[in-house]
Amino acid sequence: MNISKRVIIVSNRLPIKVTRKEGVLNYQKSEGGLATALSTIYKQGNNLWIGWAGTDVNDSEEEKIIKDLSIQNLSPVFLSSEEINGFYEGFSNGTLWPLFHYCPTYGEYSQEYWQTYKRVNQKFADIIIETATKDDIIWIHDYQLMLVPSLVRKSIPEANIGFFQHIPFPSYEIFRLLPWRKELLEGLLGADIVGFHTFDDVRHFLSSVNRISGFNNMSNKVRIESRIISADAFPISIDYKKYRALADNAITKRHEQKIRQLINNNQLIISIDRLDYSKGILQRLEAYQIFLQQHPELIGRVTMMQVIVPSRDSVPKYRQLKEEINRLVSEINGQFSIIGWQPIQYFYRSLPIHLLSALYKVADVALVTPMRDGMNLVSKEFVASKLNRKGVLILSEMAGSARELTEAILVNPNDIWDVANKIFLALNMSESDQIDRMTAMQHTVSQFDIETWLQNFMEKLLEVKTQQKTMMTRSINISLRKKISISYFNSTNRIIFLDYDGTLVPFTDNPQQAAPDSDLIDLLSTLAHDTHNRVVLSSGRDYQTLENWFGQLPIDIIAEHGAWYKEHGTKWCSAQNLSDTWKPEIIHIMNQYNRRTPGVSIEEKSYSVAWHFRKVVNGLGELRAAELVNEIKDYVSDRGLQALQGDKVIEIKSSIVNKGSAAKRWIEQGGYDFFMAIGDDYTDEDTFNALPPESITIKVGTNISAARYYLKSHEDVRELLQQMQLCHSNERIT
Ligand code: GDG
Repeated sequence: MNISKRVIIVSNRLPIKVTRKEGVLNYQKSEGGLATALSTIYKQGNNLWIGWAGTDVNDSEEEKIIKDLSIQNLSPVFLSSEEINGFYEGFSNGTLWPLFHYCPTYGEYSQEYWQTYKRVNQKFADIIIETATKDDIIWIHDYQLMLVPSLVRKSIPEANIGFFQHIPFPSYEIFRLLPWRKELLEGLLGADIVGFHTFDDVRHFLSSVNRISGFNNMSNKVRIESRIISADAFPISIDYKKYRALADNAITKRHEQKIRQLINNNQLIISIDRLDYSKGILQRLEAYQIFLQQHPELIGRVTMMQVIVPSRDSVPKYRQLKEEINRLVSEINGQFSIIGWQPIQYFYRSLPIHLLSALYKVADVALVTPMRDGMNLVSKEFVASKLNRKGVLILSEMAGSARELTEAILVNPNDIWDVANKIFLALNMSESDQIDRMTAMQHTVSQFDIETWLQNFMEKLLEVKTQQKTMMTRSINISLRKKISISYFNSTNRIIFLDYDGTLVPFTDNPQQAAPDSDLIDLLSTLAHDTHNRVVLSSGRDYQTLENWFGQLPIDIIAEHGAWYKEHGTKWCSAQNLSDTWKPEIIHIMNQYNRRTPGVSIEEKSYSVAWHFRKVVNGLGELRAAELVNEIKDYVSDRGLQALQGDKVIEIKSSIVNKGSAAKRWIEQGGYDFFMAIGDDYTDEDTFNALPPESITIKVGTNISAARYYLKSHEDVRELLQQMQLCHSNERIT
């Protein structure tokens, strides 16, 4: 793939491991899929890969390693054994790994680990900052480095930063258990794009961002000030062509024959995992045990090969798991073996890649049943290696790959009785069924291979950067403020529409508490007393309240989204042909929801009814609001009504009135040379759309809008209005 920018890849480990043999340094290449995929990138031009060299080295060796690796575009991070212990073994693998794989009881919460994690993340960030410029693409990988994006962002605010998480992102209910949940999210939100394997991970991440950090999202995008952060699913894959070629290789074919001899042409079930409690190894062995109990006729005719790649076995939990596996394998073999045959062939070591490929090829069934897995590449490698398209994949629903490999036999790994049944089903599946399923899965894996993954991620990152730039130009900064003020100054007949709640005052739990303060009254009064201005307050509130609060000011008012309006000095008028006979029925339905939703309140206006859920627990309010809208949707449309979804409120009103149609009454009077509208809510979109295109329309907040510009808060709105007037009066003086 050709990328015009310099790319800096950052991961916990480099794609090379430094080892020492009799005092001499050795560099061992990683065969991993990610390393192969990214090697096409990091080796190009002056691209770089930053990561831990994989071993503890002394000072005199550091210089040599840096020199040796720099030729290969690799930049090592050196970690002491104390750092490895706290950052890698401790916080990454002892705290984050179990929690993110839904084993919260295994998680260790230690301040010491956390401090080391922070320190090491800073160390990685410092190395990036030393070398990166704002034009480079910085691509950070995985849960060991969750704080790095924002640490880099602090030093290089404009940096292009992508983050990809290779393990699952747990649901909010699990993630919230972490004492450092907020800091970790803030770390990730330093990226421009945060990638996960599945859409479920994306949802979980966004839900945590909303509930813990308080940022809303729209279409998978979170907006923090003028920066958009996109969260998306990029299911990782394998180098499909490489696995096809491997399966066809002469060495693989020789291994294939040996395996067939070893299993005596029996049917073969394979399982390949790293030693880990997330892989469901014990449950799978139990399922196989049940299968053998249920099918004594297959004793001597089926063999299971369980390959376990050693991992972290110095950690007590892993050591214990290894011992339990040993015990269960012995138990099953002891229970069912007959002379010349044993049910499980167990390998506790890493196999050469050609042997692995041969296993994939020979296997009748691949049993891939993790309790949780971000993706699981073994399942995809198995599919790719099946040149003759015969063989069955039994795949856990809890693996990310189950979202793509839907033609596999999907199982719940906890349901060992069902897994036992599915083993039998798989071993007896007709060849044509096997071929149909395998063909479909091969199509998926070949279409979405590692190259596509890479390309999609990079394209999305650049797309987000373009959106950010557009957004930046829409955020009102000093120079835009000045431009608006000048345009204000140069005009003589201005019309200014202002929404009230969320635009001029902040939201309060009780709507009646949001009365205007004296500063606001002064501000509006000055604005409205300028004879060149026509100020229209356009609100969803009832007209009595607005009259009470603003009746004394020389302004015009639109109330209840246009159901009522008043030009200064005249009486309140209601829009024509409005009915209120529907209100009792709607209020009756709303009351039923009130009984199930603590914290809601109903606001009855003359021609509309609002259902407020600002005080309801986050999430529940939105759920009930969606249920309510769904329940009344037919009733509402049959009567020419509309269910407006505002900020924590659902308002039922006539569909013939809205702020936009109300604003037209003023616009049609004509003669204006300055149009401005400011609002925070989506009911204000109608006003924005009703104004001529050259108008200064401003959205308060971060949601997508038809407005030309953005301001962050009601304070910024007040500041802008003040500045316009100030500039105006200063200029007049001079
Ligand atoms: C993370 C996530 C996600 C296994 N045994 C041998 C061997 N392997 C190779 C396989 C495969 C890889 O190891 C394991 O793949 P995983 O998908 O389990 O990946 P991990 O690196 O463990 O973990 C995971 C992945 O990142 C990618 O985002 O899928 O969910 O946990 O490639 O072939 N290779 C050789 N001999 C073996 O005995 N040569």
